[in-house]
Amino acid sequence: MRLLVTGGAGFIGSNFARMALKTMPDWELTVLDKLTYAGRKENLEDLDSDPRFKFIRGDICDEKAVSEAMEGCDAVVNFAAETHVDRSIDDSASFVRTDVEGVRVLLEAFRKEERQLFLQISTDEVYGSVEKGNSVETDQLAPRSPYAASKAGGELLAMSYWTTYGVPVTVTRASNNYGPFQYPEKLIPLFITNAMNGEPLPLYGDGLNRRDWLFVEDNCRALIMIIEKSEPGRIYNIGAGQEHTNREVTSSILEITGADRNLVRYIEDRPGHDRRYALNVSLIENEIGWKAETSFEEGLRKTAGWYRGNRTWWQKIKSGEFREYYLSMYGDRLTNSRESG
Ligand code: NAD
Ligand code: TDX
Repeated sequence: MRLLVTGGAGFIGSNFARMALKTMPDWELTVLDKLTYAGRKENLEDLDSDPRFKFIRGDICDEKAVSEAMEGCDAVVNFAAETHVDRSIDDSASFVRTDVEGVRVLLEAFRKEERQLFLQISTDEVYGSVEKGNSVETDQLAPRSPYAASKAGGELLAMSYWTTYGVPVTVTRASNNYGPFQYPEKLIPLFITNAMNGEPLPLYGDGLNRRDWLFVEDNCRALIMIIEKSEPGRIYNIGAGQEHTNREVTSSILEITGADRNLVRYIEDRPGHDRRYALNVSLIENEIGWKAETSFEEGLRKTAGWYRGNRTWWQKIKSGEFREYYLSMYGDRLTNSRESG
């Protein structure tokens, strides 16, 4: 099978490409990636020598680039997206463009030929904040950030191509991923790398928001199984049932890195901050036979170990344009921070 993996130079996409080439000897992969601030060619460096792997730099909103990259492909896995909630609050334009219009361009190119699967990578954030219980795939969507709303738009458009044209679409909604190669703007890699540098760990609000943490390799294994087994028109939640408050995550990071607790700072909250996400994963367990295998403790240790062993990777990022981003996002809030929530 030939797959087009869009956004494959990012965090989950690069982990997926690595696992797919390793475990699926009959698969060939083309990665199409714009290499935005979040995408890095070096995330795929070790795959370059594999004859089953090809990299193309290009934008999923560019019709010509997309139709050329899709030539001869049986399946598309669309990871390409703007992904950081805080950035979407500052400027939503690139989110609507890539996460909605980009999906439309991909779907139009996809449906020009008979192909096997369009896998749209969506997120648990489309359900909105879930104070109690677990979201099931049939729940009404209630996205609350520009990022989540754009992702909801993308997946709804994809499913509309299934309903309207019979395009074989499957959608996944995963919970918060963490692991190697995650850009250090997200909670876990930001806090691990700040802790390793002896810099503050800026917790939003009271630090009691909850997320279900999914180790990236468990997610990638789920995606490979879905590509092999899914019927078109399906939507699958992917979660690990490893729910923790941000305070608990921070304590575990302090313990693993040996950093001092006085690095923790409580700062002004994210506007519209979703309190909790939680997923019911019965459907993927029953239909696909997948279950998360990595405990949060084990996954976090592996992740911290990777960041410890790959300092050059994240130091290069953190010394570049990231500094400007960090200053504008955290500068004033850290000046006005508190030591307890
Ligand atoms: P990421 O930000 O690390 O990577 C995104 C990749 O997409 C980058 O390589 C970037 O260069 C590329 N990209 C962005 N705009 C593009 C465009 N217009 N054309 C081509 N490439 C473009 O993101 P991630 O965390 O790996 O997330 C991957 C997917 O998984 C996204 O669709 C995201 O919404 C979804 N998701 C992520 C999580 C999570 O916790 N990280 C959870 C659930 C779902
Ligand atoms: O500096 C921080 N301080 C803080 O308290 C950051 C960056 C985050 N947080 C909090 C906000 C959230 O409650 O930590 C939690 C996790 O935040 P993020 O890492 O920004 O992730 P989240 O907003 O939950 O969204 C993530 O999961 C779903 C990904 O970024 C999305 O791409 C994915 O779809």
